[in-house]
Parts: sequence; C-alpha cells; structure tokens
Amino acid sequence: MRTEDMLKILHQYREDAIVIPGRGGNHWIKMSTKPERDLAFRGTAMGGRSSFALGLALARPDEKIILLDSEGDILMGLGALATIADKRPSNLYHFILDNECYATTGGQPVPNAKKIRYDLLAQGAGYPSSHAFDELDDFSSNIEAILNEPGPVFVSAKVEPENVNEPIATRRRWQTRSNEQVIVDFKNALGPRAA
Ligand SMILES: Cc1ncc(C[n+]2csc(CCOP(=O)(O)OP(=O)(O)O)c2C)c(N)n1
Repeated sequence: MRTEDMLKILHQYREDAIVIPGRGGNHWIKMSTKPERDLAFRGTAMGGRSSFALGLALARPDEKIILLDSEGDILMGLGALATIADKRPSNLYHFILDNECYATTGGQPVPNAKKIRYDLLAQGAGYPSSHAFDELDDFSSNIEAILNEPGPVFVSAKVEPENVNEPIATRRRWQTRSNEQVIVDFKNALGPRAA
C-alpha cells in the first residue's frame, strides 16, 4: 500500500491522539488538523522513537499515543519491544511502516527484508495484541477496532518505498517547525496533567 493512503485512513480515526509521525511524517503533516499534537522532529537517531513513545505514554496515561515507527528503526533497537511489553502502556498504539529498506538514505535493503515478521517479533516480546497488513482494504476495515483495543498494540503495515537519493545536506526538510517549537506548541496544547 502507499504510505499516504494508509495514513489518510488512520487520520480519519485519530480523534485527539498524540501522533509521533516518524519517517512517514512528510505525508502526515500535510493532512494533520492538529499539528500541536504531532511530535514531528528533525534529525532523529534511529532506534529511539519507540522508547520516546513509551516514556510519553507512561507520563501521560490520560492521552492516546500513536507512534508511526519504521522497520529500520525497530531493528536498531529491538530491545524496546520487550520493555514496552513489560510496561504495558494501555494507551500506546505502535505502528510500523515497513517498506523493506532504508528509504531515507537511498533504499538499501534491511536484513532479511522479505521474510522477517515484525508482528511476530512484537508478539514474541509480549505485546498483548499484534497485527500485520499488506492491503489497504484490510487495514481500512480493521483500524477502528484496533484503535479501541487496550494497548500496547502493534501494527505492522507493508508500504511501498519512497526512496530519497539527494545528499542529506542539500535536501529540503519536510518538517515545518524547529524541534524546540514542536515542544513549545505541544506543551501549550496539553497543559499540565491533572493531579
Ligand atoms: C543511529 C542512526 N544511524 C543512521 C542514521 C541515518 N539514517 C537516517 S534515516 C535512515 C534509514 C531509516 O530507515 P527506516 O527506519 O526503515 O525508514 P525509511 O527511511 O525506510 O522510511 C538512516 C540510515 C540515523 N538517523 N540514526
């Protein structure tokens, strides 16, 4: 499926969730109607997004957190799956956009790209619920129910690669705000957690 099409469907069910858009962010920020609830950061290190999402989910159990992770990031920090399963944040919805390659750096294949089953890795780590989708129709029919399951929920979605080949230094960034501004907007939108 195309990332943009999949995210359009997800967006219909977002409601007030906080979204960490990861590497599909270029599509997400164009459709999002709640940018102050999007944590779209620049220049992130691979492997850290899921742990960041876990910390946020634990800090704000009153908020639903949707993480749009990627398979390269997951492989960089597989241990995070066990930690998330152990902490069992009921408000965390962990999606990965699996394009079978490192698209941001030109499309090099990830190891064992065609055979690895990320949904089974998550299940084996102890996620109480884990799903995999290859087809948009199937994703579309199930997404509402999935977002009503208690978390942590894992959803692996096969998407087409959108390889980027320009040198990183000369690329135009899709993020429209600085990381500092993202945090300021986010804090203002959420306010302090109720005691
Ligand atoms: C620790 C670390 N190593 C390398 C990079 C450089 N880098 C940025 S994106 C990327 C590929 C990411 O692949 P994936 O997570 O599968 O997402 P995709 O680009 O395919 O959407 C790489 C190697 C990085 N950001 N962090």
